[in-house]
Amino acid sequence: MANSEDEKEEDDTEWKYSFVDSIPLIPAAASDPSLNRTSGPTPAHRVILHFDLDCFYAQVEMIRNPALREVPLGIQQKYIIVTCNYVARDLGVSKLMSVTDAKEKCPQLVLVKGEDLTHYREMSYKLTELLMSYCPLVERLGFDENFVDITKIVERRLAETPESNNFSFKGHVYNHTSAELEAQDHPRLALGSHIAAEIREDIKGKLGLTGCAGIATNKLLAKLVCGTFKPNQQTTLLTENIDDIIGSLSSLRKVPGVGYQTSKRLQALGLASVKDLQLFPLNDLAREFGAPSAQRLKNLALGVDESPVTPTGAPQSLSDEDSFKKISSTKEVLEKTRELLSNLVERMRNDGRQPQTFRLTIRKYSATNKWFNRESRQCPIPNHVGQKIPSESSEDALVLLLPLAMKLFHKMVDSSAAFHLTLLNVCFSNLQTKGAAVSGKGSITSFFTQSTSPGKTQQICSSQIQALPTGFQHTFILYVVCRIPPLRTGVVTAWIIRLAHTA
Ligand code: DCP
Ligand code: MG
Ligand code: MG
Repeated sequence: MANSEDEKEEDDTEWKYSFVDSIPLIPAAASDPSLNRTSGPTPAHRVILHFDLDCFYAQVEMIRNPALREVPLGIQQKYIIVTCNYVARDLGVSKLMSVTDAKEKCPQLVLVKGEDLTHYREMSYKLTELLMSYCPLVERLGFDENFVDITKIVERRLAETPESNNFSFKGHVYNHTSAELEAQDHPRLALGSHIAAEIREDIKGKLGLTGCAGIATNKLLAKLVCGTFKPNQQTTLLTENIDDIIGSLSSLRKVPGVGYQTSKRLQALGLASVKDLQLFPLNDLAREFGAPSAQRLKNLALGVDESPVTPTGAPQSLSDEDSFKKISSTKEVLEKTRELLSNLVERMRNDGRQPQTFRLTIRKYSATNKWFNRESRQCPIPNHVGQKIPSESSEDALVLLLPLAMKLFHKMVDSSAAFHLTLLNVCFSNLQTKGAAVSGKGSITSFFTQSTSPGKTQQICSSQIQALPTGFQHTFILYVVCRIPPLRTGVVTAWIIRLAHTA
């Protein structure tokens, strides 16, 4: 199956993707480097964010087992520490150290095996999905990095901002200690820094993950500046500091996109530093690499990257969740699930694919394990229900899905006893494009051009009720009842719950 193959491929290789592979070649331009930066169609006012999570695999493990937060933690694959938390880094352990060296540096290092990528992949997709709720232009790079082109969001905010507004930067500004003065001259980047901060806060709130962000005018620069202050910080790069950041790279190998082999070939031409590459005649470079690659290398050395943020593709599953202090009645579960499902069905309809599996996840309250105390149950979605989701009758699908969700809930929670939930998550997976293609949906384009219409009103007719399979007609009525404001549903709650049990 195509999906699982894609997934498998990504599992094994995604973090290895070279940045250069994602940069389309820029047509050869004038050989004078100074001309290159201003040439081409790239608008100087693009605002690109690059996110990179902190010690990603280690963070996932610390979320799964919070006791690991306080100890130096290394994630082991074979004999290598692929990453380690910042406690371990403070004690001298570094990424890609051998286990032997790491143990020597830090005998108290706690090791967790990181060969099974399931949890990392899940979290990785959750992050991309969260970013996509802000903006469709999200490009994954490895498991823990994403580019987001927020130019349009910034333009909208700019248009809404009064002229008298005093712009400011959130977080660091590369090579500037006090950025207030520059903010007026860089309103887009300043707004971008605020949006980046909001998104990072949301990532922390919703997924419990911290990370860094880089804010700049292209992907290359956003990625470069992202790691300036670590962990859990963000940095903006102003255009006047592009030369500074490029010049700060200690070797050609540090330029994203210049891999081991390329750096060796450059070395053979006598080039060691980024400055060497900037000054090396393009024609000579072209003799070694061919014109397009030579131009690309030149551009990289100058901080020029006109490549667009290219949406990576639709995710393998769609989910929605909410966390809260306490949900302790079945009525609240039903209401919250209905709300989540309603949004999810709408998104799924816009996506166009048909989900085959439905999963409900809950988090029971735990004083010791706040983030990763999750339990899930899943079930196949009957075809007649699944078919409705990407169709005009997606509202009907919701009616049919709600009892399924409640059934799964009752498998995990004994509602006759007291319970305390802090999270509900609904998820569609095993998404199939078959059939959806006929309606022109299900394409990546369709996925990323979706628009939601919250608060959509619903027409209910008796023919719709009659069209439902026997046994689900009650549920439909139930659904209608559920859409009545919560206070008025109290009376029928018990009845609803009984019905859900039998559906
Ligand atoms: N990874 C891996 N093998 C590598 C490089 C990385 O398995 N050779 C995995 C482990 C990392 C994850 O990819 O957790 C992300 O890689 P990063 O380089 O972003 O490193 P971290 O996120 O772990 O740390 P940092 O805080 O420095 O970003
Ligand atoms: Mg990374
Ligand atoms: Mg990282």
